[in-house]
Amino acid sequence: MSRFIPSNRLIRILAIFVALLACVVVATAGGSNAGPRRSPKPDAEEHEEVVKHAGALTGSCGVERWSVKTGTDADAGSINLQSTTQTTIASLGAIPAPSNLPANNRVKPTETTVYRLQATLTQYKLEADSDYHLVLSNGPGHTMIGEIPDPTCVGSGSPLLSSIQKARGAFDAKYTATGSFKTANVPVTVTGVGFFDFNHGQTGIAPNAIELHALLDIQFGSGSGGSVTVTNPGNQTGTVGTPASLQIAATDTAGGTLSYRATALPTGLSINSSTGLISGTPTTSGTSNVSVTATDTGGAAGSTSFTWTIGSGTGSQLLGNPGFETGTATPWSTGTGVISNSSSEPSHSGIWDAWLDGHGTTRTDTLSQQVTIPASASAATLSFWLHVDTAETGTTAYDTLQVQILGGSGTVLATLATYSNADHASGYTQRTFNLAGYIGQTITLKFTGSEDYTKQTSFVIDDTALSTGRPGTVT
Ligand SMILES: [Ca+2]
Ligand SMILES: [Ca+2]
Repeated sequence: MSRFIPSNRLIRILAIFVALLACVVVATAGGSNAGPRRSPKPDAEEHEEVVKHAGALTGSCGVERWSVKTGTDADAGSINLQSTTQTTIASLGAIPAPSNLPANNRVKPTETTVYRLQATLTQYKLEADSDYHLVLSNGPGHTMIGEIPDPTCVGSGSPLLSSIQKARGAFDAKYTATGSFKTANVPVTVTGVGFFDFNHGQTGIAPNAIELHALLDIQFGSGSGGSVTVTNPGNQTGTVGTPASLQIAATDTAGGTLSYRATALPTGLSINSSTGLISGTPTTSGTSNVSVTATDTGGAAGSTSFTWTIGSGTGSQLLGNPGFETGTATPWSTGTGVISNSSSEPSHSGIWDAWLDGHGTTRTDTLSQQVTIPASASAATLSFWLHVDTAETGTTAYDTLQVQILGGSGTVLATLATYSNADHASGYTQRTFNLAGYIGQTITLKFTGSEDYTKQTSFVIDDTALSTGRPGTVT
C-alpha cells in the first residue's frame, strides 16, 4: 500500500509541476524582451558569457565586468589618464587580489591607474568576446594577460575608445589573431588600465588575475621599450692582493634604471648591482671568462663578456700595515692623529685609515714608509684608495696632497701626483702608479698634505699596496 501514491496526492504534485513550468516560460519570455540575447555557448577558454553584437569581429561582445573592461562603468571618469605608471609584471602580480569584484565599479587605485611595462608577447588569440587576448611574459612564472577589446564592443562614451582603436590597429598591422593561440615571442611595451579578472584558469593569467584591460597602446620591438647596451671594457688584468676596480658602463634607450649582475668574476671581486662597479681584491690567480648583464626594470637586458686574468707574478705586497688596521702607524712614519678610526672619515675597508689634514688652519701632515723593491720583482705597482673632501669651493688648488718617491738620502726622485681640494668627491677613488723604474732600489713612499690658513680639506688614504706581481701573468 505504501508503494502507491494516492491518486488525489498525484494530482496535487502534477498541478504544482505545471505551475512551476508556467513560471519558467514567463520568466524566459520576459528575459528576452528585457535585454540582448545571450549566446548559449560561452568562450571555451574564458568560460565567460558573450552577447551577440553585429559588427564585432566574432559577432559577439563580452558580458562579465564589461563596462569596467571598456571604460563605460560608473567609475570610468576616475581613471587617471593624465599619467602613466612604469611597472613590471612582478610588481603588478604582487598586488593582493580583491575579495570582491564589483560589476560596474572599479577597485581603486589599481583599476583607475594606467600602467606601462616591457615584456615579451608570447602568445595571442581572438576570443569569443572579440577581445585580443595577449600573454605577456617576463620569464617563467612571471606572466599576465593584456586584452585589446574590439572597438565595436566599446561604448561611444568611453574615454578609452580612441586609445583602444589605436592599439587594436597597431596589433592588426602586425598580426592576425584567430580563435586559437599563436606564438609571437617578440618584445613589446604595453600601456593599459589595471584590471582584476575572475580566475578561470585563462592562459597566461597572473597569480592575482591582474590584467591590463583595456590595453591603450602597444609598441613592438625593444627600441621604444628599452634596449640595453653594455660597453665591453676589454680584457682585464690584475694581481693577487692588489685591489681592483672596474666601472661597467651601460645605456638604456628607455632611460630606465639598470641593475647589474656578473658571472665568473675572479675570486675576491664582486659587482655592485646598482652602480655596475666591480671591485675587491683578487685572492686567486687564473683567467676568468666574465659575463656582465645589465637589466632594466622592464626586463630588457644587454650583456658583454671579457676575460679577466689575475696574475700571482712572483709577487708579493711590500708595504707594511697597508690598510692601517693595526690602529697604529708602524711601519709608516706619520704625525699624531693621522691614523684614524673616526666616523667622520670612514675607512675604505676595515676600521682604520690615514686622515691627512682636515683642520682648516695652516698645517702639513705627512705619511711615509721606506720599502725595498727586490731586484727579482717582475713588476712594481703602487696603488691606494683616496678620498678628498673639502670646505673649499671652485677649482683653485688651495690645499694639496703630494705623492712622492724619495731616494735613500731623502731626495725627491719623483712626484707621482698632486691632488687638491679640487679633486674632492664622495667616496674613494683608487689611484695606481707604475714603479717598475725603482725595482732593485730602496725608496720611501711619501704623502704630504698641506693646508692653507682656512677652509679644511681632508685627504683620506686607505688600502695601499705595492705589488711586485705582474698584472695578467699567471705563474
Ligand atoms: Ca683601513
Ligand atoms: Ca683650505
